[in-house]
Amino acid sequence: MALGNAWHFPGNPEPFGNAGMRDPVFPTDPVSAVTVFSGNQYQGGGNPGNQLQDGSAVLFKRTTDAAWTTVPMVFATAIDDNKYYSAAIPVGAFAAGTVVQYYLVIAYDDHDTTFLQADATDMLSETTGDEAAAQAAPFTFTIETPDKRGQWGDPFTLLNVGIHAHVLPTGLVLMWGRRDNPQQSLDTDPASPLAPGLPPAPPATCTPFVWNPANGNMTQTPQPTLNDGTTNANLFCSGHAFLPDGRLLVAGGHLADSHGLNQATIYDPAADTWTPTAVMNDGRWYPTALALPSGSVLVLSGSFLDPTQNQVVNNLIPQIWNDGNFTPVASMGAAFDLFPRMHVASTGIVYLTSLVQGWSLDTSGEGTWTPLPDVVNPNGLCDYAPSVLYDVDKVLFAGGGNPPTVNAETIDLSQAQPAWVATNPMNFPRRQHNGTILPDGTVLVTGGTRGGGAPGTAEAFNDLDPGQPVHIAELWDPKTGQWTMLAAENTDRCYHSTAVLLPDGTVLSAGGGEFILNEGTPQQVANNPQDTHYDAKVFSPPYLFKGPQPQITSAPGSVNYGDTFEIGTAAPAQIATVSLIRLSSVTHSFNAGQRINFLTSQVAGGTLTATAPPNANVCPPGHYMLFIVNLQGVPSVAKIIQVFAPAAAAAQAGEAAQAEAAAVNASAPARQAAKDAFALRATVRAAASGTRVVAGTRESARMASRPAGEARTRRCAALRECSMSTQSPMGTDQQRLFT
Ligand SMILES: [Cu+2]
Repeated sequence: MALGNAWHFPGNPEPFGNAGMRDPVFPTDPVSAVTVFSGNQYQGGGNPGNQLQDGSAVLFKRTTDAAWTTVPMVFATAIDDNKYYSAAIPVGAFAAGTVVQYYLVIAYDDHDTTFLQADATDMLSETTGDEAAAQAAPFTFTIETPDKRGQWGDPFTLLNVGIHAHVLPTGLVLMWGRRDNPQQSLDTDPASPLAPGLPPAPPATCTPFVWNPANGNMTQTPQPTLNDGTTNANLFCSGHAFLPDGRLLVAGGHLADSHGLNQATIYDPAADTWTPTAVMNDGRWYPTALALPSGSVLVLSGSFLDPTQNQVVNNLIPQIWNDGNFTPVASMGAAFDLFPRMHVASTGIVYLTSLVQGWSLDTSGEGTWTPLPDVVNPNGLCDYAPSVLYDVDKVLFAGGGNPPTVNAETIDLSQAQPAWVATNPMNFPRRQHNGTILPDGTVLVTGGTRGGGAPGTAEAFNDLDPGQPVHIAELWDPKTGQWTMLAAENTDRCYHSTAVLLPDGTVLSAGGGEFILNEGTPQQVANNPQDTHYDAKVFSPPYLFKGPQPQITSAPGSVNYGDTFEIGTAAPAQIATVSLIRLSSVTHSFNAGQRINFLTSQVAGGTLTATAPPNANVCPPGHYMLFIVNLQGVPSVAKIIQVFAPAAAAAQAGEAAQAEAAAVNASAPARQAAKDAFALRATVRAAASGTRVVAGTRESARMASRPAGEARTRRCAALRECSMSTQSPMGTDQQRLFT
């Protein structure tokens, strides 16, 4: 006989890179067990074999041990032509610095017993029939400590999937998912069946909830409604931004995939109330909302179903919400992407970073869009990646696209000719991941998938096949451009996952799941329940293990631009950095809320003082977490303070806005009247099938047959017989449009 074709990959931590299924295990933070999977093709073409459950095992030992310990492997899952087995190596009692070795024995009844060892040169798996050889070339990993890799807390259950997450001025976290329970349809209007052949399930309702990081308590908020005060507004797929007073503006929401609400609503964290505000020009599903220096909010993009054409339409008219009203802004002249990544530069100009070619928007007057032919992402369309304003005018764009890239770029928007510049690549390709600014100015990247696939497949959009979701976190240091691998979360946080910085310097990682498979086909169903995550975990970055946290004993509750203010702390001379981080508001891999200012600070007479940012362009008015970071790099617990617009500037902004509105009203062409999206009910049915995405009504921007973004076919064991969508994904269309 011959050797079998088994391979292996560690489940936690996990292997490197695309070829990683055969890579060695990464140094691991203290965990109770390291799980190792073995895969084997057992049917179909290629090299099938009959891998047996009984007799396969992982053998491990510490380098200092004489004997190997055997852990039997047990059946895990079967996907397509492959079977997977797993075994857990108990490492909970191993001290930091311990090096663990392991190899695998795979039993067959149609091949020779096969051992898996590490190739000496590239550390990939290789097979051998000689157990002594395997013992001489084992895989290895090292137990490390949280001051190097950080530490994930235990998972805890949320009231719903954390698909949208916001840190409130109270320090509580507001979240919501897609539907209140899995018995509901994934859509609100029209409701869809849960499985082929069934009648439509009850329409999705979606009740936001608030989580208290201090004690884990959760409470539902009231149900947001439309302006009629009674009809539920499902805020899934909305865009959101904090207002200067700490309320959260939420624009758009979910009727069905690609079909957005035209409603906007405001959450008041002090009163725990939702209050509908103005309706928009049309529906917005996957819009971005961005806080502007004026204190108003730019809302743009998002899609809706146009009943007259029965097609998905990109909402081409940006609007600015100010004091209860929406004012239109000039259209970009090309289709937006969904959830466009937007940032405000120190000039007050807004930049769009997520298309292949960049654009800028001057929101003054009617609004002026400028294409930036020199701002071209060298990696092509990198959709579903975070764009992070990691300092004033400085943006990090990491990963994204299909196949997902490891590449990361930065751009300095203060330059006369800004251009993307490569920083170091991440250790893993990622898509559907999150990027979170930490108090020391580093950027934490969590989750995402390294997998990709042919357009229209599940893998192309959100590859959750074993070994593809990335669990290891990475930290980017803007000073060096280096990425450091951190502890692994051991939960798939891919499509619909979120991460937010909490006031205590930890990061909440939540969500994932609640998408539709085979959308627009008779096989349309919800994703496999195991891929929907009602849980969350808190990550403590390494800086929290480098010594006690400095404490802010006093700080003002609010500051004006340019104010110098006192920060009470026990050892002011030990403070290296003072930073302000705007409160997070995140969904779909983009945190449009977060941004950071490093404040000038000084110690005189034993008192630490800091100077607030000079103006609203570099620090739009609103609530920020004030952190002090000591010489060891340890951040304090933040005090959440409000940065005001100076009264004079506010008045000026108000006058300017009125002038803008007057100018726009005088010169704007006739615009489509706002529609009540619910009124489309009668004409729009199961619209994903047979619709096409278009950019407005511009024929030149016509997009192919597929509604945008939300759902993709997904190959998995239970569903692999389902027919694949032949429709092309939004990304491909965008690439065609913008390159
Ligand atoms: Cu979504």
